Amino acid sequence: MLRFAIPLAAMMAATPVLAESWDMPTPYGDSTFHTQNIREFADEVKAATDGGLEITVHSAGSLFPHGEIKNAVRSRQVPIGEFFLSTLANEDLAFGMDSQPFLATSYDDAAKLWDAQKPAIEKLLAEQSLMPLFSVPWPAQGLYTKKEIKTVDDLNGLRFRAYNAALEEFATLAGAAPVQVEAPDIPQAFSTGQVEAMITSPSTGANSKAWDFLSHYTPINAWVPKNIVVVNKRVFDGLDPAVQEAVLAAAEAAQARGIEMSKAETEAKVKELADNGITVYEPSPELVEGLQGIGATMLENWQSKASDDAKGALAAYQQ
Ligand code: PCA
Repeated sequence: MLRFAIPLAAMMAATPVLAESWDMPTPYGDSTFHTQNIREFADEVKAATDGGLEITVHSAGSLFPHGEIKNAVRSRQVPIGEFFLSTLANEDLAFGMDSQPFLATSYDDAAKLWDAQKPAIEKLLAEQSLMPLFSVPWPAQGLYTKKEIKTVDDLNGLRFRAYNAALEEFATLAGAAPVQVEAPDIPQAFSTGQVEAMITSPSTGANSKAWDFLSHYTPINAWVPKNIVVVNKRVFDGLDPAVQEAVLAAAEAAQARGIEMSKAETEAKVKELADNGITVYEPSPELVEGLQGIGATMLENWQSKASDDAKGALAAYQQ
């Protein structure tokens, strides 16, 4: 009940355009370049719509835990959100392609893989009333440990931090013991001894201050995984066409900007690791060979379980 009734006509005159405000959950912290890029995306949308659409970013899993963000957008608890694309591999293996070791190891490969994956992913997301807005790769993933790793055997028995099913499989095949830990929880997981090794980007390693709890980094550059930003299709369809256009234009700009930020971080964050005392070394040929063997096994497993659309995406990529 309104205590002070305002005539409807007066209200409408005062607010000619109904401003929308969206809450946007994201999984990673404020020092993460993905989060910074998304804040710029939100600023651009606000400016381009004259404040008609205001997006409030809730970082580091503060509004929804990472694993719930996709379903929160699906059920329209929030209109928009970000997550790590390959965490949806349990729904369809098409989502997990970018985390297959040694399938796509450079930014060019990652862009090509995204083009190949996109039709299958758009279709799968559309079934859940979700629409991708943009996707940005992390720097290639490297190996962090407490001593130099010369062969895969050196990983045997290590408690290994994992962030998706592919990394869990990878760790298991290497004889390590995977433990799922979200990125913001990495420092605590190491300091309590829950984990003692990990594979992630120079960005996440440096942002977690890896030098506080481990000593060695080697750029095995085995895969280039991506984050994705999705919007609820029904919410998007309900926007004014000019606002829709502004969102799509800002999304395109965010993808391009995010890729450049990612590229720039690769070198800068490895330097930060080294400057803080981490020993950065090239992987030995024996280590690379062993890891490639694990990758080959994983790709065989993937192919034996993948949907036709996912296999089609792999064929398109490998063409
Ligand atoms: N950082 C995120 C995902 C991939 C990456 O480089 C993480 O470690 O959780």
